[in-house]
Amino acid sequence: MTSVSTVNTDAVGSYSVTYRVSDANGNAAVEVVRTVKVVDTTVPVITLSGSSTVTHEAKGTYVDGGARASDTLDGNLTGR
Ligand SMILES: [Ca+2]
Repeated sequence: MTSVSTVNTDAVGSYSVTYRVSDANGNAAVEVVRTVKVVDTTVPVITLSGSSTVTHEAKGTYVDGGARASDTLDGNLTGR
């Protein structure tokens, strides 16, 4: 039996895996296709640069330390 897969786990979409086989006399089976839906349900994660609690003196200029964002599929989302 052979199988041909179009599955690409780097991109959301609908893909297929197709199975084919023939017997010794060349009679081919009815091919069977599995549909594989690649989805992205994993939420991105934001990570603070520095502490989640900051004590800052009144009247002084506050500069926030920023944060980073990343996603399992999309990678770095910080600039988004
Ligand atoms: Ca995601």
